[in-house]
Amino acid sequence: MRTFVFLTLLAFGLCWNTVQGGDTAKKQQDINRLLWKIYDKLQFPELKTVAVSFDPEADLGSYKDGGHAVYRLVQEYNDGRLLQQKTWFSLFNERHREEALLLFDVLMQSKTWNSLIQNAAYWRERMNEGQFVYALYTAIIHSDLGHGVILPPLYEITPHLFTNSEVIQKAYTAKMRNTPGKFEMKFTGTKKNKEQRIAYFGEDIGMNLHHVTWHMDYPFWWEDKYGHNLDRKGELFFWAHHQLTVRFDAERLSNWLDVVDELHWEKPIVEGFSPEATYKYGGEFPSRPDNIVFQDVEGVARVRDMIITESRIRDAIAHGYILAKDGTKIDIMNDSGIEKLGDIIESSVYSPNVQYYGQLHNLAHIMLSRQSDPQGKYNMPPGVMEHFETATRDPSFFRLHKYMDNIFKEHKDSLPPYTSEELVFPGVSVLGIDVDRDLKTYFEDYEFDLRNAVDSAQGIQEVDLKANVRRLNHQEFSFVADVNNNNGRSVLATFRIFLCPQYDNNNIEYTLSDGQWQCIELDKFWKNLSPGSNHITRRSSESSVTIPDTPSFQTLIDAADAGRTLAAFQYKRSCGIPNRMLLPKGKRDGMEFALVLAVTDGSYDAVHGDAAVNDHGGSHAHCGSHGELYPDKRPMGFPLDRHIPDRRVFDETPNFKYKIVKVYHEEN
Ligand SMILES: [Cu+2]
Repeated sequence: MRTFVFLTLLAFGLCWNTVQGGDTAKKQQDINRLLWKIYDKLQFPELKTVAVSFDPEADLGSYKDGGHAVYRLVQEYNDGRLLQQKTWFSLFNERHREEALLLFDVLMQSKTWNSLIQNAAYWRERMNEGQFVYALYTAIIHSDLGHGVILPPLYEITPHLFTNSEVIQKAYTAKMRNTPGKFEMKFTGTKKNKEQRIAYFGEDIGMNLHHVTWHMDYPFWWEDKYGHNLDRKGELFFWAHHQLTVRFDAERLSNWLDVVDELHWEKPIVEGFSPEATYKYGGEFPSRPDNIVFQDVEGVARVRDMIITESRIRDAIAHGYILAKDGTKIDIMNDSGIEKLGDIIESSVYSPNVQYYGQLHNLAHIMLSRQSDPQGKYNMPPGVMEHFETATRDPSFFRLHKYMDNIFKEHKDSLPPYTSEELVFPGVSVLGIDVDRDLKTYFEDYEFDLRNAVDSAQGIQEVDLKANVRRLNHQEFSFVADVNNNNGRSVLATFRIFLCPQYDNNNIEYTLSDGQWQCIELDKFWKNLSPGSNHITRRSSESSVTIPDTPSFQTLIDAADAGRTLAAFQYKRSCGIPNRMLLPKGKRDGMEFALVLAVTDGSYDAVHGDAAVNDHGGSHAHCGSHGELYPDKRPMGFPLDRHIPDRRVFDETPNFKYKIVKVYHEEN
């Protein structure tokens, strides 16, 4: 009898597991098939039939909004107003975006997976490919129906936006000759160009994936009508981009370059850029020579408008308040001021007054993108700055973000320094912080799939096409810390770890107040401290700043086709700095950094009760937590985000500690 019950339970358990796993595997398979060869017609019979026979308006009950969104999209389609297929798509183009969001809305309004997939299959065959991919990715990220689905790495879906023309050309040739191939992807430029030394950072496909996904997780066009509020979106815009900028600076220092200078509307754009990349449709990405002077861009903005927008924002900072649309004043001299400034500068729909404060970030991206053909005389497609996939390739991206970062800094510097009450953690002191082995970086080879870059035809078999890239990695290590808790009871502690460059490119030591703004966030996590001494170990791979490699498209296809789910990756995000780039590249003889640890009161900081045991999506530090509140109540960058008037404040706070460490780079 006992055996029978046990077996029944086992069978039931197994059965339940397969149904659940099966469901997710089926969903994954649907997404894989929709994204396979997006520039070709659908190749899978089931989806092909749907694309032909489905009528989006036949069952209006299958939409949460009663079919309102689908009605609008069908109208546009029937009137022939939608962007054609086989042309470039830019999210920054208002009309392009409007259409992509119509589809996004239809997918978001779908009540069931079936309805979502049927719509996706139907519109895939009728809408522009770029719009389709964008709408599907953002809908899977934001719709409850997308839970458990792993979005394939975009560099294997739209490889044109991640690799260069030479590699793509070779892939076409190999396909024509029906011979498999693996092609070396070189970084742009030559050794004559100093910027090439750090091209491995801006052109890293994992870094590009982080950036494009960040903007899908926190779209500037997001409105809460889509179902939820995106918590701390404006501040995350500041913090994620601030961290990209300081990471870029650290890479520069490691390569004997000065930190990046800010962009100035009335001065030449010092670095030119030749992307050596091609659109799938629409020709070459335009290049820009060195030292050109900003020109007005027809239909976008005048240089003067940009200067006016900037000065209105700086005025708000100087006043300490923002003027809302209705004329009321919004105080920004507090922790949440940065949130409002982020919304304003990014050009978020959350901005309290777009009319007055304009769209600094978005327009700047377009202005930079169009400088090669500002009047549209040559009918050039947009530059790399107009796509989140490609933007970081252009050195001017970091100039632009340094410029905005300095505006944010102006605000942070205007706030009073933290008081010692805000900084201390009563009863808790850090005795030491260290790493368990040498910090070592190196370059390695990495392959990704190019099959989706080339066209296919019926009867012609697929051949293996791969790109090989050099990418930065580091040896695994752990942080170790000794922390004393004299409270006589267990307390929840927030661990904040930073890595701050010690010397500028001139070998002048950073002062605390110069250097704090250059600090790289390495990790943030929560742990319970027992009474007495605590020895804490935290692995580098656990960092809440980073993500592991996303499984390849082929891995996702194989698993889903076999009815399996990749449990380890299911709730990981695509947003997050690649873990292999957690450390900036070191130097052969070691590059000095201060490893800073601030342990603060978790009972005040933590938003979620389970902070010590739940990683809330893994990469919350720069990417927030999906569908939840940001896990940390403190301002991002705390306690290094505000001016530190005197080094003693830091040195005499017992819950803060730093140690000078070296990062070595192994040349190979
Ligand atoms: Cu960005």
